[in-house]
Amino acid sequence: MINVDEQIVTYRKQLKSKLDPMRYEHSLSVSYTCIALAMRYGYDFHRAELAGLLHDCAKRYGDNELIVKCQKHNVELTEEERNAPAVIHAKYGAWMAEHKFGVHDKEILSAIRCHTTGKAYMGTLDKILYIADYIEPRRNKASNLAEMRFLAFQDLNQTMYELLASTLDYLKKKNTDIDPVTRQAYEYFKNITKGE
Ligand code: DGI
Ligand code: FE
Ligand code: FE
Repeated sequence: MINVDEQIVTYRKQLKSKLDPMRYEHSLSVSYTCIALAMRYGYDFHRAELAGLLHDCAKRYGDNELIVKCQKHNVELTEEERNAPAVIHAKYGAWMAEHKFGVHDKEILSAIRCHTTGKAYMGTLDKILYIADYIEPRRNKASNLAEMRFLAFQDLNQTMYELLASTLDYLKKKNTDIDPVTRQAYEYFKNITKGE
């Protein structure tokens, strides 16, 4: 029986050999940020670390390659996902985590699967990973990052609401197709936080 630490070291080696160096750095950074958030919110930090480490494992493939791979392995894509291919690496990443990395933990797979769009009724690990992906120290994507980094350790739902709002804003400005799951996630968090 291999222990958790050995497992993580093995996964790191595998990812380092397959991902571009900055993507690997991002994955490590997300895994440590997941640990910190898990400690804050009382979630098992070993599981959070694993979710963070593997979340972008499918980023080594381009959009078309991902679509072909999903077809090959019967990972069903919606019409909307095909029109917003940036989201597909999350769904295929969850497939890879299960079938290539041998992870069977349902909460880890769920967190990887929804890390790009979010979704309604997200669980604690889903939120931790979504947020860690934005606030990790090497990341520079959201406009109000300093505030989000502070808020993430105060209130997960409020942070989800703010991050989804800024993602939708960004996607609208880019004039790109928006996966309805992203909108549903936004509406869900708007509702439960009353959009405060
Ligand atoms: O994989 P990362 O770069 O670490 O980050 P990510 O998985 O959160 O997001 C990848 C991209 O996906 C990011 O530029 C935002 C974009 N995205 C998120 N939701 C949607 C989306 N793109 C489209 N077209 N539609 C969406 O609904
Ligand atoms: Fe991603
Ligand atoms: Fe990421």
